[in-house]
Amino acid sequence: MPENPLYVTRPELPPLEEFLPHLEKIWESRQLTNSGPYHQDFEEALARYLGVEYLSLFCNATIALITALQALRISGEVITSPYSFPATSHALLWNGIKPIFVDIDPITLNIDANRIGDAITPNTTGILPMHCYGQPCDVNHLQNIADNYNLRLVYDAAHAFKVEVDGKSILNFGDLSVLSFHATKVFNTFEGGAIISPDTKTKQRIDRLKNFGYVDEQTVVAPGINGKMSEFNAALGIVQIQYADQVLERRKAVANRYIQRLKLLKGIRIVESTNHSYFPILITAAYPLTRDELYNRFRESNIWVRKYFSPLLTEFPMYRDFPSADPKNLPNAINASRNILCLPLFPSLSNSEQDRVLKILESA
Ligand code: T4K
Repeated sequence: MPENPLYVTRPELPPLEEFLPHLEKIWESRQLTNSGPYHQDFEEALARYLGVEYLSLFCNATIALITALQALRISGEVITSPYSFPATSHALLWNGIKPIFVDIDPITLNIDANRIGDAITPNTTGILPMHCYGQPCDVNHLQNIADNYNLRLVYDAAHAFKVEVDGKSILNFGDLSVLSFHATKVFNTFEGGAIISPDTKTKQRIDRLKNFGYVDEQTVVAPGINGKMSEFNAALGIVQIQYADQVLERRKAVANRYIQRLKLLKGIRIVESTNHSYFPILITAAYPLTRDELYNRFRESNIWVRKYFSPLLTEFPMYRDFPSADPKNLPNAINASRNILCLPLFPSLSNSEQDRVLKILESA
């Protein structure tokens, strides 16, 4: 008899009885969205928890990315990583911006700051790096490049919930950072996201842009979008935040148990993930199976590991004809996408479930 399915993640939720009183309040008040009390409370509580000052909640990270680029009036060409989820580069296309793909660093799998200089042209206006698996980009080097060439720096921080560098939130680097609270993320509000701004003025512009550009009932100052988070999602966020430390601790314990066993295994390279948002491994030539053979073994055992991120963005039809999508320019990204596997990692993963995963890796 096949064993139960084991997925790459399982969303963390609070006890339902803790959420129900908030739902009753929403039902009674009939304030369902448009910056209601839950939205305001969650925005403040989350900013405090993350150690940032100016945070705008969104319905998801994709709309937040599109809005962040709008807020900074970015146009022309933007340098980005080919090793990401489609939302990163799609946000550029939705703004009529041309993505310029630059290869990644083979260790962190983040965009390689050393290669950015060669990709800058007179049309370049910004850089859109992604903190892959929550592992911080080389933020100081990237800021130097942005300053030297007068470029905007927007971080896709979808994976980087509660990541800090020298005690400072990673979200405070660059011009703007975008978080995701999708069901599959470390911290979820079913769907959700946020933009972190450096000052009140930028936050105000973003708050207007996510609400059609409204300033008041009679005044619309920008071609905004509907990017608002509902009261339902914000209320869930209020409850979820109380469990956030516990969730991060538990993820760390599960990740450490993998590390203890896998570090003894020849041919497996563990890719670091600061907040343990994923458990990515690279299957090297020294391992007895290829990545795809191993992937199939997992599937035969009803374990749904994932190839985040394969294919590369540059392999999709809307990008593959761009000169910067030429595989010759992207050897590290290609190598990572051919050999990556993300193993199941979530707080409620039991030791016996984790042993199912490890057994397959160890018995190859
Ligand atoms: N930038 C980056 C770098 C991102 O990685 C993402 C999203 C974004 C931007 C955009 O953020 P949002 O606009 O979504 O806020 C998933 C997520 O849908 C996506 O949010 C995430 N990145 C990406 C890395 O992973 P899929 O297509 O792999 O999801 P799916 O539905 O196959 O889910 C994976 C597994 O999780 C399932 O096998 C079972 C489990 N699961 C999933 C959902 C949705 C559940 O147990 N419950 C659920 O509700 O993209």
